[in-house]
Amino acid sequence: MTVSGKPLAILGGTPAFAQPLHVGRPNIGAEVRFRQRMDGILTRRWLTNDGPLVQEFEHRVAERIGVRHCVATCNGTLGLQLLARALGLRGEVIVPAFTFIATASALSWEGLRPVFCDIDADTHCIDPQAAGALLSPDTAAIIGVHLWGRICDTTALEAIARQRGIPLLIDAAHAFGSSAGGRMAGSFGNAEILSFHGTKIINAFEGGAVVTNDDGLASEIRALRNFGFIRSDITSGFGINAKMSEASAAMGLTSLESLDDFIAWNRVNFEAYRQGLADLPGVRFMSHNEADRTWNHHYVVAEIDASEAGLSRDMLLCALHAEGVLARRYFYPGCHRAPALPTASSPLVDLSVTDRVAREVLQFPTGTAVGEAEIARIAEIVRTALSMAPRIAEAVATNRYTPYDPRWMASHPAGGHQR
Ligand code: T4K
Repeated sequence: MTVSGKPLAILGGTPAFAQPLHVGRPNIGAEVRFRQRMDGILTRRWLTNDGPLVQEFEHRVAERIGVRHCVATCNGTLGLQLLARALGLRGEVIVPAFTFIATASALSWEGLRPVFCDIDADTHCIDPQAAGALLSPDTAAIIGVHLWGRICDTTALEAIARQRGIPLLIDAAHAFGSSAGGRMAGSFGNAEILSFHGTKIINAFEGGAVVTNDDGLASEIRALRNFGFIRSDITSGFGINAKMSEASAAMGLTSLESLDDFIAWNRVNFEAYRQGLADLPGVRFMSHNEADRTWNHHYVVAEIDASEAGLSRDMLLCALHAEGVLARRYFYPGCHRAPALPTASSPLVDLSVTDRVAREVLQFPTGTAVGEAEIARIAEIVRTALSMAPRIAEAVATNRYTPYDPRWMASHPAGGHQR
């Protein structure tokens, strides 16, 4: 079996993509608008420290979400740290085991102990029932994550937090532009954090924010972000430098202006993948297109059931990487298996859904750097690989290929795929 008349790269053919396709290739937006904003920064000579573009960005983000406050930060991780600190949290925080490591490590940096909780098998978001079972006298807060841009079960989580009298924090790093029940990501719980990292649906190169309707919390975080200063020479607390720069805000504003275009582009890509990979045994596509939800389609996520597909997720990744399709296995192996992370989790807590999902899940390249023609080719690669699963499995075993194998990565020049 061949792809467009050529053998698969993992079996000795040439890669389908000489320039690799990435998960997380930045969306850029209107470059001319960005350059105008950069010119303005240079003319004003106001580069950082709560400059006019940061203030405008905060205003636009809050407006889009429908919350009273947005405090922009230099990244989402520090946003979460500031939030935990401003709330004065001490003790344990219940955290989904299946999330990017920063959700948990930000809390650990604040001296908190993450207690890892299992996820729902269908949504990959924290399982509220499992979270409720982990409450202890030391529980200071619960954090939900809108994983893959799907709003987590905030109704159930808010009820648990309210009953316990503890805050509910949300990590909305993936979810800008998504909504549930008419409420935008960013408007749930006591406060949510956002990420505007280069790989996110809208980006500020690096950037983040805390969004909330709590006036006191917002002003506390605003001070903590700037070394604790509330006025010149006067500090209110023990702050840090977590400010967003004007250059980041210039990118954030430019990116935000194109958000609806990015979502529309992602949606077309998602449909192309769904159609291209329809009816493949062992390939389950995650879709969050439900009546009361909107979804930013930031990630295209599939689960590979090795017993049905004939190939494991990791073997399929090897075949894709050989072709220059740099699909990912976010968030393998799960935070609970990250060696250096201090945790208060008991080894007896059941994290079996996290373990299964971490073993089976993969993300395909999407965003504005990828289009339907590339996706048709990727689908053909996946179909071909699965149709000759025993030969792929043998090639992986014989050559000891691993996902992200340096032998493939070295053959993909830096700089990525251009459209
Ligand atoms: N909570 C959640 C749930 C998160 O997912 C994240 C971040 C956070 C909190 C923390 O927010 P921040 O503090 O980051 O604001 C990336 C990002 O660095 C990270 O922001 C993101 N989540 C995570 C899911 O992905 P890596 O280590 O996978 O990135 P890297 O360098 O492998 O890049 C991804 C792909 O994108 C590569 O194939 C290369 C490509 N790329 C990347 C960049 C930065 C480009 O083509 N151009 C670029 O400029 O973590």
